[in-house]
Amino acid sequence: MPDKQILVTRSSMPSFEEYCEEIKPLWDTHWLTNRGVKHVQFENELHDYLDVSYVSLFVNGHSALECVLETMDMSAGGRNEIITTPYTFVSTTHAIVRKGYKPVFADIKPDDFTLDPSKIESLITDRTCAILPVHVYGNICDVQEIQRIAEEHDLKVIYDAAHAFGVKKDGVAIGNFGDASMFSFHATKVFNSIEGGAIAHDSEHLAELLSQWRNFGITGADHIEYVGGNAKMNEFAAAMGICNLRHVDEEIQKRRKVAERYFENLEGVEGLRLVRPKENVEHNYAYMPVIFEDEFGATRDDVALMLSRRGITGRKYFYPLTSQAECYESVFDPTATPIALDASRRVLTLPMYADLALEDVDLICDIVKNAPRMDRN
Ligand code: T4K
Repeated sequence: MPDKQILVTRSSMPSFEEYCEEIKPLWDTHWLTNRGVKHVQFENELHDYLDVSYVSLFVNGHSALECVLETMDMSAGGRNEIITTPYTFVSTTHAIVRKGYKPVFADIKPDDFTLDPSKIESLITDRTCAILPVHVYGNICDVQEIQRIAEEHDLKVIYDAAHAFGVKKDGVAIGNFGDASMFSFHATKVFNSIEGGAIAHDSEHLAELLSQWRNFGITGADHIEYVGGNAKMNEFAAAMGICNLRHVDEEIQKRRKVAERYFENLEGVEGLRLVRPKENVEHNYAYMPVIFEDEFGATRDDVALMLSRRGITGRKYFYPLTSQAECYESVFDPTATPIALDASRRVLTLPMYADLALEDVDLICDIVKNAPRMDRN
């Protein structure tokens, strides 16, 4: 057993003292949840950081996505199909299904794994109500083309931006595209509030609805107008978010250095493909996906095994496709999205976090590069 473990990621945290200072007032007020002072402050600060019109805070990203699907009420006229990607964390598909919609899977682009707009239009029917693309690994979807299609066919666009905190395209913050965007602040994300999530959008009405739905549908004293749930963030999580937000730019810069080191080591190696951020994009370096082509001489699974023998965890984000999950067996046809299927078999996401030592990146890359020559038994 190797004495040192390098996991796929490691949560960013403020200093113990900084967090204690932030939560100290809670011992004076004993106000722990239900839109407390920290919740309000965090929501306001996110509004500024994400540079969007409205931010609605949630207990996690998944609940946020379910809640926006429910409150946007897109099912008028029996429309219940949402065009989406199977190359994502299962949360995206589950949210669609759990809210009574039917996911219709379109294939992805091989260069950045985001939904391929050219595959969307042929799937639109008179039952389609929305497109739900994912800015997977922080890579921005083709937002212009998706918007054009949506406007032409009168569809809503809800982005799963769980991976895309802090990303900008041509200076425009990512939460400004589509009708709404969901962010995740889970411990494994670029920015975390332990667990947490938010919906960014530009509608005052939606802001009001979301804040009512996340609190049991209560609309005022003695008034409960909706069958809402409970998806409120508590004060300790909000305090963690407030602290982490002070450091997130610095954390992203450190991630950039880690990513550059991976690129230096692995770019140009035959059979390996990496995704470089585009020129007009401010990326957040959320993940480090590597595609193992046949010419490399070792498979993705071989490389994962070699790394694990040395105490290093690469993860198969996203294998299986959500359309292949056991709970959806014989419901969807994974072969209908061949590029996504191929990517799910070839991609390994290598360790990526702000404090990952550059020497450790070199070690990981040496193991990867030597994998074709290593004993697999
Ligand atoms: N949409 C997309 C596209 C998503 O990726 C996600 C979440 C969602 C929606 C839903 O958002 P949330 O409801 O979660 O806010 C993780 C996360 O649980 C999940 O949030 C994330 N996507 C998904 C991609 O990954 P696991 O099962 O891979 O996490 P786990 O526990 O294996 O942790 C991975 C590594 O992270 C560990 O090896 C070490 C490190 N870690 C983990 C935890 C829990 C830490 O350093 N600290 C921690 O507290 O799912």
